[in-house]
Amino acid sequence: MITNSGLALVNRDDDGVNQDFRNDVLAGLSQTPKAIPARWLYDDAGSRLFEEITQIPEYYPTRAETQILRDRSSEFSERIGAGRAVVEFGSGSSVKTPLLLSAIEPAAYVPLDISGDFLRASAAALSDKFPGLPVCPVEADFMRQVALPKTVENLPKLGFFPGSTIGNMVARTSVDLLRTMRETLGEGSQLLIGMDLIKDTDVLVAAYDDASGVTAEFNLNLARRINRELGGDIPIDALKHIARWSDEFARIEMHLEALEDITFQVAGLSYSMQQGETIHTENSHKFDRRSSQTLLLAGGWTPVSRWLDDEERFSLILAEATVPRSAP
Ligand code: AVJ
Repeated sequence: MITNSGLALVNRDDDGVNQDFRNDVLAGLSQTPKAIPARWLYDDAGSRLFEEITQIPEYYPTRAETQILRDRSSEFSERIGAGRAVVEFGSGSSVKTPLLLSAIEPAAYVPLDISGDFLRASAAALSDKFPGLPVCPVEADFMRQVALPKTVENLPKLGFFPGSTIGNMVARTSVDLLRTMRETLGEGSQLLIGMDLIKDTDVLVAAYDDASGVTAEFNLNLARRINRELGGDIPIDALKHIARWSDEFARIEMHLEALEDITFQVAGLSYSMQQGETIHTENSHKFDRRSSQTLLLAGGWTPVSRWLDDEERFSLILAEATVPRSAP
């Protein structure tokens, strides 16, 4: 059963242009080095391409996290318990979410996503799989506090933030998000969050620069989206997908590199790139036990359980919205 709640929260002008997208792109192309927030990679085309990435052999995070969800269901049911409203930040993939929902007997499922069409499609698929479960999709930018549907107001919440999406953000932004999630979910809530682990550089780079070129398409889709939605004329063929490991920041960085000197227009403004210059399009931070714990605590969440896959590539952490009191 699907309950539709609320209005789209996407901020559009009279011409239907997403103003937050335009502002981020124009600001990002004006700065040095050029950088555009990664969340704009995920329009409907980008979300579909990302689903494809999860199937490629080099991209291990989805398989590793799915294995944890599959193998540890009795532990989830023990530590989380029945009767919670599961609030998923970013709407669910067809595989992970059902594994969680089957493990814990939730009272409701609330997927939040900025991409409305993708949200509705995955909510419908989920609802078919769990006929008795109230499914209440909300089209929202979860970086801001979200008003949850009235129907789940009085239920205890479990936030679900799989996929190591938290790794897209720099520390300051991820702490803001974790605190915002705490506001959205309220006192007594829990958070089940996926965090990818630091590992061999070759394995990491291959996962973000696959042989089949799907990740390159995913990255280039951002430039295509700018052309589509913001009246741009970026020469796509003059851009190349790059994935590199930054040891300093413990992250994979995706860039679009200019293969030659180029100039182009976006929303009536002119920009240029020199050969070799890049637009930084995504970070994917990787964690170890300490860095994940520090981040969660800074965001107001106390880790209570941590699970790894068999090959110890990926972690799934359960945290509680409690304030730890440690001396002094
Ligand atoms: C969706 C953020 C989890 O960082 O691994 C995959 C995005 N980008 N390949 C990741 C992504 C390129 C992905 N997350």
